[in-house]
Amino acid sequence: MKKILSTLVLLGCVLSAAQAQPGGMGFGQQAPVNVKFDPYVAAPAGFDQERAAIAHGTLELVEYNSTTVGTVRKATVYLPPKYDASKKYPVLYLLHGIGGDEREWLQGVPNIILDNLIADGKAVDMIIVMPNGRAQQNDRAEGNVYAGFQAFANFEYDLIKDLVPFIEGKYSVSADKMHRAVAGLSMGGGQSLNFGLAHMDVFAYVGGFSSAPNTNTPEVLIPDVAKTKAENKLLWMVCGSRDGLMYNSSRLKAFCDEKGIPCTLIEYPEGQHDFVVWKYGLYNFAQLIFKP
Ligand code: FER
Repeated sequence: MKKILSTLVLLGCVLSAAQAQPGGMGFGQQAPVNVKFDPYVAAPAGFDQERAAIAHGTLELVEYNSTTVGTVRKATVYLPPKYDASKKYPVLYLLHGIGGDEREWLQGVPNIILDNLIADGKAVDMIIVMPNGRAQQNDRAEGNVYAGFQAFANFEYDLIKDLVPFIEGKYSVSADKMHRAVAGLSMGGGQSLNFGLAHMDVFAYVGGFSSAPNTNTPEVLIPDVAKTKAENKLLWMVCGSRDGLMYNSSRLKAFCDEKGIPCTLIEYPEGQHDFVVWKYGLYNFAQLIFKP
């Protein structure tokens, strides 16, 4: 009986998640909490267009051994223009959505956005690591991707125990919280908020773009208000006004405002659940991190 019940509950979860498509108020989605959004300032035209005259970074695919999953896993890495192993760089871990993998963020041209920001002196030189956030043996986005919810939670350990040490062994990086940021889109936004706020000793900067229902409740994300105020250096969110997932971000924003925790939430005008919003998120978030 117990087994039948738990199977039914599991089935219910999978079905309701599958129906709750982003972009609309599907089953299981809740209306946004009423909050005062932070000002939206449009990104300048051309922020995501390649410029021939400036220096360009490089993209590479790396593989690392995951003790968490028991497999060799992949990540895409952006190295800033003129990467120089005699310098030390900060690292942004940039996480994908439910249907994506280690290549999804390339749709958002993070290399072009960062090349332009760095050329204009708006962002510091940084490495961007785009891992596969589905921490399970078969980590391809196959079948019903909504059923892979747990694998996105498991990534917490793969990220902190396996990937961060691998990156810090392979590249010339500053290995401390002030030089690590985590941000992501949708499921990756939820992961970033969940992992970043649970591990403030690892990540000082946290960003959630269109964060999904895997986002923990504010009380779970921030069990100790004073500690978060002291240890988190940036809590930054964006979500489209036409994205059915605004509830997750607005609930956290309302909590932070009530508790006096610095927190940004921008509502992207007419924004949907897509790379228009996520590119804007990266463009802004990258300018705010790793600066005194
Ligand atoms: C859901 C709606 C959206 C959900 C996940 C998502 C598991 C994630 C969307 C994305 O990553 O793009 O109900 O539940």
